[in-house]
Amino acid sequence: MITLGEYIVAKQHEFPEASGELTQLLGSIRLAAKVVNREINKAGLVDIIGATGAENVQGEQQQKLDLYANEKFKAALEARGEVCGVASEEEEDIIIFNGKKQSHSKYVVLMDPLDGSSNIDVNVTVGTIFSIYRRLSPVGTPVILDDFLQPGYKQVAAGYVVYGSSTMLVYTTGHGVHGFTCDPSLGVFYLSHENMQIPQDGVIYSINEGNYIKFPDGVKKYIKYCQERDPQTSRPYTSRYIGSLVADFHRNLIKGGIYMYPSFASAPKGKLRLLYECNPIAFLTEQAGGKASDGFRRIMDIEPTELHERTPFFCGSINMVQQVEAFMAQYSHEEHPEFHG
Ligand code: AHM
Ligand code: MG
Repeated sequence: MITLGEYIVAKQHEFPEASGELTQLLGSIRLAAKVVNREINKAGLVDIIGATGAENVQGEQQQKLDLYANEKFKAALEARGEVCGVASEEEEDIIIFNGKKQSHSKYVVLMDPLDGSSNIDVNVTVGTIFSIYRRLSPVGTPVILDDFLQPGYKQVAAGYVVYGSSTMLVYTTGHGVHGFTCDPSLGVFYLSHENMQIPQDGVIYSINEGNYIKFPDGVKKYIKYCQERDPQTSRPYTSRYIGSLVADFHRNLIKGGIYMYPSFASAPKGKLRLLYECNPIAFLTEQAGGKASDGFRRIMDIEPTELHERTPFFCGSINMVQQVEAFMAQYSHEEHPEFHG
């Protein structure tokens, strides 16, 4: 049985310039994940479910657990000193850690502390998503917005925690995707899924079909393709949608499948946020042999301009994502004329 801590230390040599800071940083995330996990497990018994009555910067209802998770992850990341700043779905601006401990910090973290939080009240799986970059501004000075507005291909590490029937932490540092399951009696994450690979083809498609009428034609055509009968390709595919990106992605990673959150008329850039939802999931997807796209281009190549910017998102098994991209190019190219001359 190899613990997460042991595994990260054993893999430290994969970074030629590693000085143990990234190892410590992942340790902070592991600690916060355990604290949040403990609280989620008590939901229903203590006063932690339900909305706070406040809205976040995106105009969404904040849940009590959203704020709890946000505070715990921030505190864990600030405490050790490897991280000089954080950006979060729950905070409008970047958070600058400017203490003595941070005088040598070189990493920034972007996170969705509790993804899928509308599922909390009904005991359905939620998650935490994180993305780690090296800062661009000089070490020892306060971090600036540009440290966070980096394209996804520059990520140093990314991962998620899925608080499900068991709790797992899955991460990549660009050397494959590795999953660890928490033993609840010991509170220790053990290596359970080394080198995770997403099947090239899958039979699961995950999308909020309630929005069908508003989807781009390319997506409508792809959904119909998924539903058509073709014994050669196991179609019709199975539809599965939990409404927690982390949970839907985790299932598709293991079984093969595609997750889609496209644009639609009232949301021309979709719903999901590029920097702390799509980029980290895209990094994991590619490291597992899959593909992540906005329908036309690679997610990790998008140059961000705003902290909370959104993007349409298609990710999962490579052949499925290529198929939806082919439909988008054929039926929805007018939405992105810049890519089609
Ligand atoms: P959140 O970060 O506010 O929880 O929103 C992101 C979530 C994803 O986890 C999920 O896939 C999607 O929003 C569900 O949205 P919808 O209810 O529109 O299908
Ligand atoms: Mg989210």
